[in-house]
Amino acid sequence: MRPAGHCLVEALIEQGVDTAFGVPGESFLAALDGFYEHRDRIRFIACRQEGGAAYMADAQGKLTGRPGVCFVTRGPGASNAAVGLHTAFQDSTPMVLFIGQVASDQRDREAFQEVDYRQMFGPGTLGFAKWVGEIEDADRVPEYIARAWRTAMQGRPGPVVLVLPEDMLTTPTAAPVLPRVEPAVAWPAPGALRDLRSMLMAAERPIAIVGGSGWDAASCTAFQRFAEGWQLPVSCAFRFQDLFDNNHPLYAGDVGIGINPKLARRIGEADLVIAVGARLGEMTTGGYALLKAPRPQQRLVHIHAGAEELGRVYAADLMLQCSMAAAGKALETLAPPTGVRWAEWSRAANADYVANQASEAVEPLDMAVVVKTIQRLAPADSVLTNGAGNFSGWLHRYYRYPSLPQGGRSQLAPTSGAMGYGLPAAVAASLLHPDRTAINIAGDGDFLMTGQELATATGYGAGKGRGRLISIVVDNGTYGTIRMHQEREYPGRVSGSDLFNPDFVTLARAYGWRAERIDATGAFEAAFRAALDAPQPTLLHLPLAAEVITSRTTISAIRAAAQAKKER
Ligand SMILES: Cc1ncc(C[n+]2csc(CCOP(=O)(O)OP(=O)(O)O)c2C)c(N)n1
Repeated sequence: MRPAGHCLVEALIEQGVDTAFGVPGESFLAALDGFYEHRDRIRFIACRQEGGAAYMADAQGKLTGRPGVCFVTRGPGASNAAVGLHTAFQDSTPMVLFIGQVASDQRDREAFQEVDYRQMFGPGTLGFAKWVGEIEDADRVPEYIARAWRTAMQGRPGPVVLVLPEDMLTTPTAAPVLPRVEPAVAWPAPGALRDLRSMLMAAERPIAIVGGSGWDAASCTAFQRFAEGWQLPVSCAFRFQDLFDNNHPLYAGDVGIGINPKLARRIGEADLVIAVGARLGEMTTGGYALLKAPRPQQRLVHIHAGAEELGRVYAADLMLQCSMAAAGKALETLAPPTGVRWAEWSRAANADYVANQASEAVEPLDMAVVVKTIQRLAPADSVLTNGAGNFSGWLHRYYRYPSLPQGGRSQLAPTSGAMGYGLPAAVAASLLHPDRTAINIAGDGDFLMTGQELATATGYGAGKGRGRLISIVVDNGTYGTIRMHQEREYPGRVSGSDLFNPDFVTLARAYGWRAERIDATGAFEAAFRAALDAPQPTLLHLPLAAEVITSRTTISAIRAAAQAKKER
């Protein structure tokens, strides 16, 4: 017999969890005591705010392919964690959020911090959790953990919430934990694969879009062989740029915010789009216009692990329910013809991608050169993280992500556009993979949403392994993305988008980080090299004129165009 809180931690260990992120609460002391009991096998990383902790768990899910784990307390803790849950939902990241709950004999009185989490995060609210369970019986802890793990990974992966009443956690139980759960893998029907082959054989200008979660290295490699066999140009969905080798001659670029206009045109001209794993959300479809909803002009094949995703928005010509772990392997069984009609189309798609990486010099700080310098100097298996804001556009445009096989995901970034994601994600990556360098690129607005996690990094010794931890803050003194939209819609009327910033160098040093301010491109390389050498995390503060609002245009140009349009 041991308290259910201990049984819970044993069940996590059985699932292969060695790290959990969270902020403690008195509602789950018995579980915290379980972490103490098993401290030689599992650690609890105490974060500084539940938003940061939940983002770290999402990063853990993206990096390992198994549920990231986060523990938070009742109402206030759960409310703070909501952003990470939503991020995981939109990214289809496997994750389990444990929430402490008031004792059973206090339920439904609006007891201290009491919330009904089924109502708050229930599947009916669309967008927070695949399932919300509440464990009322200590003997059933192992059953709930196994189901949570399976639910988070199976079909379309995503977050699950498990609610833990305080008295349940302290109840003794002899229940044995259940063995490690592996997700059931859905393979496409042979007939559907034959139909796909016929569609490819009839195509003139096909293109693939890969995205979503649930991929593993073997499936990505197999998908690459399929693309090579058919000479298929491959693009990556918004913030899933690391599922196909960006240096591959078939790579066509990413389909997201700031898409290469030539790639957008190419997708418009394609006669067959094969979407593999991508949810085909608003950002990957150019606001449902690149692929017109609900019936695109291109023939559409949609391959997805979740039956509910197939046909949810798009009436695809062919829908295949298939886990991504199986997708590449299933597709590579399609025997290609000896030659394809579209070889030139594929070559041009890659040439457009390469040409889009050329940049014009910007003074004094050239973000394109900054990203290219990171690419040149950082280890090939580095993890790149970002939150939301225009600053991320340079990274997405100029960084060439390796494909998944080189050691797990290398891009941790929220398709939900959740600000504040990047720093906690980099801290998590660094703690989970001390041998990989984690590099966060943040905006000044983005960074301070979760900047307190600098302390978590310092406290747990992040960046002290062979890999380093580096955060690059691109400081333009504004919520630039919003300013950009403002100038488009209300030129010259700046309202609510200016920012007043601390001295980021002093701030970072106060947290025990190294820090340096870089005002000109020429100084970046030496500072970045020093960061890669330092046995301490480093923040690099890059002031950037707000005028340089994206990698393609300026504030003045946007304002002038908007004013001219208004005068017309
Ligand atoms: C949590 C959250 N709040 C608000 C927004 C809306 N939003 C999107 S981008 C952005 C500004 C980002 O500013 P910054 O990090 O400074 O980057 P910049 O756009 O200036 O490069 C805002 C407020 C959001 N996406 N997420």
